[in-house]
Amino acid sequence: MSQTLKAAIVGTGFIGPAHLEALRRIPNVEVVALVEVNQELANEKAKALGIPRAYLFDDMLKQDDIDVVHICTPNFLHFSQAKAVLLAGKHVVCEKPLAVKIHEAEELVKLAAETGLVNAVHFNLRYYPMVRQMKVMREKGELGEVYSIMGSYLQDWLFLNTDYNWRLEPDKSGDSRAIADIGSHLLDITEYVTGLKITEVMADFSTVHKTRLKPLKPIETYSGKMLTMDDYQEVPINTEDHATVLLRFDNGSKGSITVSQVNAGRKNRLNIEIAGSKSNFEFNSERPNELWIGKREKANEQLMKDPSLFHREASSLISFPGGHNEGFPDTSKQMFKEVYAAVATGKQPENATFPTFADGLRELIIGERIVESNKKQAWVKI
Ligand code: SOE
Repeated sequence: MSQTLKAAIVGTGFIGPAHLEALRRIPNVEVVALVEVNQELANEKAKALGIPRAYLFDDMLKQDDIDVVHICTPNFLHFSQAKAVLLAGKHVVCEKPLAVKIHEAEELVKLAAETGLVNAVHFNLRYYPMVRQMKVMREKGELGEVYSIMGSYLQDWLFLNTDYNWRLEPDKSGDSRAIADIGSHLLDITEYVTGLKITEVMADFSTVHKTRLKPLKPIETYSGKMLTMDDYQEVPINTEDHATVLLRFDNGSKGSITVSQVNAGRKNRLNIEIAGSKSNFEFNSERPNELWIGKREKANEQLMKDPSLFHREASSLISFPGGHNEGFPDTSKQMFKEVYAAVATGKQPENATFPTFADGLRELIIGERIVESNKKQAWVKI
């Protein structure tokens, strides 16, 4: 008999409802509770989202029937909330970044290991089936030796100086913005697919809008486009809109990434090109069902997502036949399938297939070294 696992979601900005929708698409999981900053908002959002119970955070933790808590709040809350969830004996899925400071993430990794509870960080972009296919192809030798890596992650939702969000405020978001928010996904995928470790970074940041016009009422991620021009206040901006980082890897190869949140027309585009001794892979998250495979000795190839054309280890992330496109919402669904399989066993697997708190810590360390490199304008070791 299959047991239904019960989940709570904390936070209802852009990503909380995405977690909810993904959870509703996997079997034997029920989202029973929603948490917000005040009871009135929790009630209102729970009703709108069709979630039966609404709580403040501490009251939710006291509910014995809740097995898993998804932390979908602004970054500065991740550490204290993830810690409290683990101490309450519940499994936790935390949004990235795992924390804003390395020592906090270290504490969470240690605590999670001590409790044995399932811990995951929502690096969901790993779960595009094509990303896993690239990893498996590389493991099977189809890429060859990695020569170089070139990545970019471009968005335009902060393009105008009137675009505003809590991510622009370091006390809520941390000292880095573009690198922490989207560079972290790209760097995670880079190491995940290639199996290489970044050993040194050299970064150069720019803040295109040195000041922005902050709306006098709160708004949610991506929703700023719907505002009008009234009621703004000019505020200084101290985090990067754009960053370029040179990378050195542990096999001696080199690479670079560019991330930007002010590139008009690039809505949410992660692009990675990995040049190997046998092939060249190029993946673009705005066309996630395709992979370009560059060849020297014959015509280049275009692989379309199709379980019958994929390696078995990657086809497990596909739910629909070829030609039936899957995209961003499916990544979280596929990730949660793996996380909840672990939850059903009651403990973190030794070799988790999903991104763990240890992966969250790794991205914080790389991110902090990148910030340091930009400050010093020098190479920094990881
Ligand atoms: C906002 O920039 C954001 O929502 C990121 O926080 C996500 O991780 C990314 O998936 C899309 O953009």
